[in-house]
Amino acid sequence: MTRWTFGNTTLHILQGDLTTMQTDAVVNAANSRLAGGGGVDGAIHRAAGHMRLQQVCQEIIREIGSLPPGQAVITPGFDLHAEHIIHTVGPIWRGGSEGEPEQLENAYANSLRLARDHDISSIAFPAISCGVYGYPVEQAARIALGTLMDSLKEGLVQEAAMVLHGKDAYDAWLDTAQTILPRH
Ligand code: AR6
Repeated sequence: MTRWTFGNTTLHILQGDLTTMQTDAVVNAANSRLAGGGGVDGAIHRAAGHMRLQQVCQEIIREIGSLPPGQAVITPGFDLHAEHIIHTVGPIWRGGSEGEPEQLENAYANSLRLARDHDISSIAFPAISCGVYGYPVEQAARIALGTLMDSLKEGLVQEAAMVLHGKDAYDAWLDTAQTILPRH
């Protein structure tokens, strides 16, 4: 694990399983129907309790229709250690010129704003869009880390963690952090 500090806020980068995090909130890389799925979404649904989580997700979808890429909503964490789940939708990678970078940045930024609005002080993120949705990992890491740094400097949350599942993603995030974040 490696950490960077910005004033009195902290960014952690670690390799592991997001569902075991003891932060106030974890972020789900969801789909626009909040229907559950594979990857980290499937793992979160299993660990939180699929039935209860799906029930509140479907109530939200009945209200809003669908959750567009870049937007975020919040539910309880149910059986997770985390009290809250923030569900956001990353972009599907289509080559990079169809708004994917802005949508990915919005997914991180809107999750952090929603956390601030709910007095959440610690939050953990997966590598949004870097699995099924196919976003190139180095490019995603740059966007994620830049947005996290700005939000931490603004004090939206006290602590944020990037939790990378695989070694390749972890290495990419660390390399990018060492390049773009101030030395600690
Ligand atoms: N902890 C942390 N990271 C994980 C975990 C875990 N337990 N499991 C997988 N990852 P993905 P996406 C990593 O595919 O690309 C779903 O079906 C994984 O290695 O979960 O945003 C949804 O329902 C990868 O680096 O999300 C959507 O339909 C990262 O999490 C769609 O996939 C994201 O991979 C969303 O695709």
